[in-house]
Amino acid sequence: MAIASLRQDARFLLSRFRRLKIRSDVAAIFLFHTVEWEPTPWTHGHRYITPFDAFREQIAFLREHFEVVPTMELVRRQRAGTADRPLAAIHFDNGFATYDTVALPYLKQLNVPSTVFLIHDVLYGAVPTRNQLAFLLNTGTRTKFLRDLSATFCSTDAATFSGMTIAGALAWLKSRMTPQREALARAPLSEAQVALVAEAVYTRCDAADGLADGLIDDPRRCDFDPAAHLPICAGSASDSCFTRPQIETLVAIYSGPAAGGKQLFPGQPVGAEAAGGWSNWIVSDDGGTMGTLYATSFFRYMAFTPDEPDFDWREFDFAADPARVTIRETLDATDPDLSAFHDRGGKMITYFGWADTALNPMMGVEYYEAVQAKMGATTTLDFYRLFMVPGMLHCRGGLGTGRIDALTPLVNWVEGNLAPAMIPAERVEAGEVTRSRPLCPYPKVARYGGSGSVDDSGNFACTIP
Ligand SMILES: [Ca+2]
Repeated sequence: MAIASLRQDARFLLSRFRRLKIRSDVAAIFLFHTVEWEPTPWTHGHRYITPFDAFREQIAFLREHFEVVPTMELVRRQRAGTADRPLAAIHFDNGFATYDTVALPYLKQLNVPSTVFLIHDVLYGAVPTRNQLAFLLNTGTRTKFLRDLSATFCSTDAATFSGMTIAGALAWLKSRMTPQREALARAPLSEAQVALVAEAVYTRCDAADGLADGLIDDPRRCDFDPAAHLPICAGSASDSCFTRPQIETLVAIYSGPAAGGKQLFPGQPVGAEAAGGWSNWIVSDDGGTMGTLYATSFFRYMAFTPDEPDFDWREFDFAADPARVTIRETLDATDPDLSAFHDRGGKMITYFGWADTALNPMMGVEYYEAVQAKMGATTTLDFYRLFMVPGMLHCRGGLGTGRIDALTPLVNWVEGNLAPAMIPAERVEAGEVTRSRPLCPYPKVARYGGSGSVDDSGNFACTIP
């Protein structure tokens, strides 16, 4: 992911925000992930940063249209009803070092306050309903403590709803990574082999959804079977075939961990193998992955009470250890009862890339279905809509239409009572929009009408598959 692309995405969002008429009674929290001068080895290839120059433009916009205040003051003035102009608070959801070295010095220079970590206890129950919780760029911010606020999020989900630092939030992601890594240690896969898997998956399932467009609209309906649909090596391993243990590795990745006959975490949906989706997170020719990195410190310093600084994630016992992960009480937000949020008039839009390997998209699907089961599907649609994005990686990129403005639909919903029947999305390559598609409220998918360009959203409609 080139820095130019990140910059374009940031500026795209800004251009959309500029179209909004900002009401004087709005209080908004803008969440940033990390701000970088230029890509570093850490961020290069990742997609979650705001380049500094784009950040500077975003801050200028906020200062122009909002009074940027500390979170406490935002809450106090909202409570007191003394806010006479739009208020904004700026938050950073991760403890990246670049907050100190890049973002904070600039904000201090402007005398603009900011908060690292979201002050959930302060917000909870504090703010009237007519506010938006917004985001600039993607962020894994959770809503367990934020259900008073109308919100739009990328890649939020049941298990990770509540945590603020990505490393801390992913208890079950780490659980998932462990058996994957164990399987990979036994029978590693090369990135060349992953490309082969991607080819086989899309050959099997792209057209099966009714349209050969390079996307799988719902990976759960793909019947890809590694043992049946991949070439098996007659002899030793090579990049053009798979040994039986490697097939087992793939099955472990797609199946997710289970213990005692109980599924502990969903498996990775098919379709993310392409476009580098597994790189960094699951498979890497040069050794470690992000999953390993996060798992190491998470299990040592966050998962258990007290900390176990010598804990080796390879030793995680799926039968005994899940019950010991005490941080789940704080971080996991699996309660599907959103009636208080609904009663207050809150609205929530979440969207998820079907090819997200950072945060398993099934968390979003399972949580949404749990809310539907609890509150009723029709009632749920009145205040909470989930948009699954075929082929998109973590919040952007991949094969899909990864440029999305979910804020404008949220504002229209909150202020105009216009529930989003679809959200327009675009695919951008080398700075050009090469495809547009509607994103559809789950469980609907975008279905081709049968004529016209498959790259034009006007030729698609949202339907139940
Ligand atoms: Ca397709």
